[in-house]
Amino acid sequence: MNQSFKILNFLNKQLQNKRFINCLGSMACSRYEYVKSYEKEDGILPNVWIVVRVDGKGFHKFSKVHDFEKPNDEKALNLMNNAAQTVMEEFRDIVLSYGQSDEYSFIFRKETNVFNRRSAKLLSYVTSLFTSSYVMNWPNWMGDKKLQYPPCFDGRVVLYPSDQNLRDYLSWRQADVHINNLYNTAFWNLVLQAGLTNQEAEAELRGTFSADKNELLFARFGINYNSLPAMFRKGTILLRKRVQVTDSKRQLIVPIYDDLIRDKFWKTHPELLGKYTPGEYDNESAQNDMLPELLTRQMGKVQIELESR
Ligand SMILES: Nc1nc2c(ncn2[C@@H]2O[C@H](COP(=O)(O)OP(=O)(O)OP(=O)(O)O)[C@@H](O)[C@H]2O)c(=O)[nH]1
Ligand SMILES: [Mg+2]
Repeated sequence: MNQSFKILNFLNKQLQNKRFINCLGSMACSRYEYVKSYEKEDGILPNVWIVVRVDGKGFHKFSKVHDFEKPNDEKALNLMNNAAQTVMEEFRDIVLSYGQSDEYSFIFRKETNVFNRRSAKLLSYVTSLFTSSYVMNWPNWMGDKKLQYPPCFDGRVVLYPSDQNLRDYLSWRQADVHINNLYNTAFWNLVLQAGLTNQEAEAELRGTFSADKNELLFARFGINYNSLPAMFRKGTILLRKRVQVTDSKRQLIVPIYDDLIRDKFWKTHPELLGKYTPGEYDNESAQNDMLPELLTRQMGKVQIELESR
């Protein structure tokens, strides 16, 4: 053993003994207790928006193995929405969630004190609950299609100090949906309808602008891009709203397929940036007079609960 190692070893022992003595002064604890002090404080600053974003690992492969419809699998997207709904039901300080493709962002209100704002706790709970709900609800959306292997999601915490930063973050994610979905819709129509190879479709779309892809879809496939389902074009916004179910009102998680880049969205839902209390949901004016399935399933559960009283 060389001299410096001996010294280090000695100092370490002294430190451990000191911890042990300190501990005896207050309450019984083991000489190993000192290792707790190696844990890093990870409290998030007060008064900032906390965004937790989860993203499927290797979903390019996962979607292939599970034969997801291209470019959008409605059921698989609803399964993502259902997993996010579970997370929102558990964490009542999430004011808005936004999902597209294999990712979901959860927005915690600035004042939240959940887990004393400890970053690792928040991130790991949200990510693991999202994943377990995704697996648990798989049969409810995917029918007989068997889950072939356990999916997993990565997660990150991002902090935004101003309302404008938060809006820009969400606008960034929604702009991403638009760019990707328009490209993917054109690409998969060229491959699946026109019979091009992947390489040929890629070459055909190289250097094209949005207007060109819109025109291509309309001219060659008779598709008006704007009439495709809003969930595919805009992603899913989940909000907590008070919903009329038979003769009572319940707080439910409501999917909305709207343009959150525009001011109108934030004016329609003033609770989000204001003093947060869930807003009212207007069942009557739901898009296309059809309530989304994610919501009707929740309403069905409430109805059963009311009837069994
Ligand atoms: N066919 C189909 N594929 C989807 C759908 N939603 C997501 N995907 C696939 O999931 C991928 C998500 O993109 P990424 O997150 O960048 O890719 P990834 O393979 O998950 O890679 P990492 O996130 O880096 O692990 C897309 O590129 C698609 O391949 C869908 O509704 N239908
Ligand atoms: Mg992914």
